[in-house]
Amino acid sequence: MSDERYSFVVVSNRLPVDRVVDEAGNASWKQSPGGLVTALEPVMRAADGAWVGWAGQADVDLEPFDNAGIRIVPVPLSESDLELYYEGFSNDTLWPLYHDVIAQPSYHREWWDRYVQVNRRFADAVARISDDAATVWVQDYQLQLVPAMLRERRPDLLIGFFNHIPFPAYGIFSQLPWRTQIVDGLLGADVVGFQRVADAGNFSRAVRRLKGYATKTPYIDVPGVDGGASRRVIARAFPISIDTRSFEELAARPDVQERAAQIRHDLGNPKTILLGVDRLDYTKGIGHRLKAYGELLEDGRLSVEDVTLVQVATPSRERVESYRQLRDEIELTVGRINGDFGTISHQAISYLHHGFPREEMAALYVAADVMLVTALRDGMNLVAKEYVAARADEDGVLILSEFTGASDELRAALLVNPHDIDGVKDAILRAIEMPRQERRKRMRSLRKKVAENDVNHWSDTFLATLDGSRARIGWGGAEPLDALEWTIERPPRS
Ligand code: ADQ
Repeated sequence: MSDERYSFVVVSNRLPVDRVVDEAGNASWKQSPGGLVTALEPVMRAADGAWVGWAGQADVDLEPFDNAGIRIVPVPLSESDLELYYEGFSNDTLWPLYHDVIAQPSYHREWWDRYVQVNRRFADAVARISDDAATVWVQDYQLQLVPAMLRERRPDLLIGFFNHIPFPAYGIFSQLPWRTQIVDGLLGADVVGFQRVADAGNFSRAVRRLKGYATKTPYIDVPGVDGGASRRVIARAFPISIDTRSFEELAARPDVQERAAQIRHDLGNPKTILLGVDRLDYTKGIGHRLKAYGELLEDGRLSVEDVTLVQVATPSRERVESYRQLRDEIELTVGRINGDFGTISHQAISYLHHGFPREEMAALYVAADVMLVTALRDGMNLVAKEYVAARADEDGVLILSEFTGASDELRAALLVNPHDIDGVKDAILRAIEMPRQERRKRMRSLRKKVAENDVNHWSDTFLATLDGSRARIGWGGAEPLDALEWTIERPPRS
């Protein structure tokens, strides 16, 4: 076994690269999809650290290797780990629970047991390769027990945790039979980061209710074991973002601009292109959007001669039954709307169920007059930010669900409640008819936000807070909160 050790380690369920094997049995690596990778890759490259995670293929044990300046340390998962820990507890218990039970979560003890086992495996891998007093950044809801497991093995480490999805209100979180273990797991970190101020508040409330610990925003006092010194944990919001400048540069490339014009041409030069880009997930509100659009066509308030909707529905979690059902439902609806309203020359909806290179995504954003983000619940939603970054022409209208984390910052979007179908219909019409001057004013304001808070700002702020917690607490522990007068800098309110 290798004895390499790193002073900065990121750990997430998935590695930033996927192992793919072709028909001839040759293995290669390709960039894996998803918001997390998009967000963290530039940070890792700059920091020259190691990334611990699963390689995307079951039952293979792989040696660590270098990929594009990042040390990759694979953690093996078996088929049964995938079924119980990943598709089960992560995606069929935690995911629906944390997204406000939009779908019914399933609670199975054997899923939980495997979640504990797999979290331990990740914690062991990180403990093995982390240098003395290294900084470790644990990512997301699949690994909520890792902070405490790591602290137990390696109290010298500085441990951060970031939750990419919402953290629910206590009334919902308290359904989880293992709620106390999850809270204990997260409190192993020095800094627990969330997307929204509301998520951090929900977590602190869960800590008070379940543990009775003293909290004073953004601090939580965790008493020491057996009379040992207490620790002060920081729980606060760090809204994630995108690599704004590189996305902007990509969208400005002549080939991407040409491709955008080509897309418009290929769609029959409609007056308005509406665009939706989502993982095919029930949290994204794709059905609500299709309902609103279908009704507008039905009411005769829109016509396929003038308007077309491009819906990119990225394949996701296809082995989970509820996702298979969702795909069937969405595709049935798309087929109905196209059948009812399409003509030989004009389709109501161009439905694309596959992944695209980033160039093509950027071209779609440049081509789209109206971007529809109607998630029922979403930690942040990077698609909304990418659309804004792509619009250097200060044109285009963003319709954004108020249930996304992004809506806290992107106030100049047309904010909608996706459950209110009439409200969504009105917003679509308003976006289509919006005068150029108002479009420009809104887009300017949105672009300012996305330029100020890019992914570097996100990771710098998180890591500086983590570093600060080492300096402040030192090794001697913290004085009890009650004894101190804190001047607390609160994150801005939305
Ligand atoms: P996701 O739920 O995956 O992320 P999102 O934030 O929108 O959602 O990120 C999706 C990313 O995938 C975007 O960068 C997008 O461009 C890309 N993408 C989508 N479809 C694609 C396709 N067909 N081809 C190529 N690329 C595609 C989770 C949380 C979010 C949170 C992020 C980051 O659910 O709320 O914003 O993590 O924290």
